[in-house]
Amino acid sequence: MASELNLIPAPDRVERTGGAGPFSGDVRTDLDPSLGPEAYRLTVSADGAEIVGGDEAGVFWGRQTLRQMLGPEAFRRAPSARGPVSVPYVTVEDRPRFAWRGFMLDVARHFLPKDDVLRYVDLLAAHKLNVLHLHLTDDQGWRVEIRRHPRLTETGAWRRRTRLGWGEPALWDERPHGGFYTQDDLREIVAYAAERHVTVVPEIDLPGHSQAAIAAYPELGNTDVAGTAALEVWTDWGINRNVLAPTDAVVRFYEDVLDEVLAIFPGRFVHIGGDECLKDQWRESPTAQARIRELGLENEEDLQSWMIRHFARWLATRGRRLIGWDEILEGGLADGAAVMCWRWYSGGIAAAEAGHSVVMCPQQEVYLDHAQAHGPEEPVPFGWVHTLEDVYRFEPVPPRLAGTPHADNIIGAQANLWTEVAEDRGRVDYQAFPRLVAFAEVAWSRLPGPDQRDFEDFERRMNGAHYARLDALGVGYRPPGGPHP
Ligand code: TNX
Repeated sequence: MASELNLIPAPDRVERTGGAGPFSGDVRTDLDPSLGPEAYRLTVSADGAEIVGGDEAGVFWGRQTLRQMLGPEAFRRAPSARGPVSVPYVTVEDRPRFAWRGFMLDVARHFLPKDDVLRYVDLLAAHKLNVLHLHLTDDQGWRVEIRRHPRLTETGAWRRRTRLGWGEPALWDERPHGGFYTQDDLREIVAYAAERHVTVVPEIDLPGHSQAAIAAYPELGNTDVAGTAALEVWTDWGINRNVLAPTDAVVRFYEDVLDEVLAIFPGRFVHIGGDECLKDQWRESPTAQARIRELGLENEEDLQSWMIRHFARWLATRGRRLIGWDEILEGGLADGAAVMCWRWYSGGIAAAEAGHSVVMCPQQEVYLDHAQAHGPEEPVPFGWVHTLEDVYRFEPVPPRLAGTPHADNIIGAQANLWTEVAEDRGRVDYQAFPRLVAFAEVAWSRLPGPDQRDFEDFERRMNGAHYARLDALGVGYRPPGGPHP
């Protein structure tokens, strides 16, 4: 049935009740909490359209389903068709599989203007995705205005030049690149997203991936190690050794930062990164070594864990929850902290078994910066290849957890789009779509196991209507036949 109406993501139950009639534009809505969070029942009959939601979000998702039944025209900003649209009479009962259905946009490697971010909120909402994770800081740029520490954006938001892709030998765009969001910009994004039942999760990445901050405030770095003076905002890609110093002064600085971040982003979760922190400088730094002894720690891993635990407690006393990349498990993690699992499944399994909430986003499955087909015509010959079908067969709950109580700790899944090689909205669209559509169905719908999934049916719905919806929305997706048909 989902297939006949080309609904995406596929609802739990669709029943055609016979016939069709013109759609007046009116929708009666009601709430019935017994349906559960984000659930809805949509009825279209000769009496008109009605949506009963388990909550307001459910009503909103019901509207998204109805919109798909009105034809691709309904995805334009204003209709170009004349006359009333005919809508089939149906009952749809639906609810999401996962509470966290996320998309991460890396606005640090390449800054994406506010309007493009707002547009992405619309695109997520149309696919019943409900978390926009903004990766706001990295070595190559700091993108959030912090009033107490203005140089973070005055200096940290701009880099001298940009490496073009990952190819060797390196090629450079010698023009400066940069930009940042003011706090009002971000409040606008948060409010716009909230109207669409999308939560924005900010990420302030620490203690690695912090060179832009260190370039702005050199005292944040390990200044007692050779080669750390006068760093610039990084112009290359990858992992570098310039990490934050593990001192109280640095912790206080980031508390100031997070104070302002919390005032902008009201959501429960705050992401503090924790990924790919090389420990070389901490090994070389007398200050860091003294710190290890002072805190009674064993090694540099413990030092990172000390920092992360500190922020986990700091956030908890403010009613928030820390989430971080799976490296935050190393050296032990504070209770209540959540883990975003990107390095295969093992970190997520360990975290779930230890009682932590987990969001699954393994780079081997759902990294949208990776190429989506083999072949030289793909603009991004980087990382693994994840085809549309691969993403459709992504299963967030690993077999080892399936059927155990720990499976409930997998609160959701996320697709991540790093932007080293996606420098503007067109490239972001191309990398994200259509794979994000397949991902949305994985995160929302109760699909069978990866091998039993009916990818042909998904493709039929894509070809039958969804590409036309994306066209109406103006999405620059990768065409089914490849970039050069
Ligand atoms: C790893 S995933 C990173 C990013 C890169 C990405 C490229 C993660 C937590 N860190 O810094 O952009 O690989 O795919």
